[in-house]
Amino acid sequence: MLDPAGPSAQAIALVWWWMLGVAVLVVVGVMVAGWLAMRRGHGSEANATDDIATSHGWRWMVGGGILLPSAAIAALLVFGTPAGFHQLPLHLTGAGGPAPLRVDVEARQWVWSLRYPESGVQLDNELRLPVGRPVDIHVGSRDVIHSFWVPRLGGKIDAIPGRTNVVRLQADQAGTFRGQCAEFCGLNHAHMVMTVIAMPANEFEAWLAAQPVTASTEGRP
Ligand SMILES: [Cu+2]
Repeated sequence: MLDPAGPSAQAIALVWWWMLGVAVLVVVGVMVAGWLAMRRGHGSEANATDDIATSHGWRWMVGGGILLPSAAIAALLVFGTPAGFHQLPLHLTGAGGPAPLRVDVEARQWVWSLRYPESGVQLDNELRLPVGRPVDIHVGSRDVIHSFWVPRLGGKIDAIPGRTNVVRLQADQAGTFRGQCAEFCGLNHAHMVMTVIAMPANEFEAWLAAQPVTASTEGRP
């Protein structure tokens, strides 16, 4: 997740680093405030009147309890929302780029079944995709809730029986990436792994054309 290989994952990693940076600042700030409070306990303010103590208390509650969280949540909304849009099948940046490739994914205990609807090719636990082209993954489930996640390529999306969720991935470099079920789904959840292979576009097309087409939808709902 911290070594993104495409724009969807890159957007998430950027938000993650900002959140880490701000969280570190907050922790340091709290430590310093706590240290100051302990030191002051022995100083002049220990003798402050109740009125002064109350007004200081209000200042901290309004500033630290209302203003600070409001600003933090607003900032997260402003910076996090565009990162969220990156994970959706929207055409915000793709003008002139290649059309997205569609892949249908059905999760079940404990296998990922993939299908390329345009060509009819099917795979289990392996996803191949072309470099530099958005891939819209349509995710469903046959049994329980799973979660489709390829950390280096994009966000995770729940696989829910009876509905289809879509997440957009993109790989900007060729390579092999690991996909992992990210929602506890039973005994073999941890082993519900998928190998994702990003290939140069021409190699991908050649690979796809060479695959046997499974005409039936045997075993599928
Ligand atoms: Cu799982």
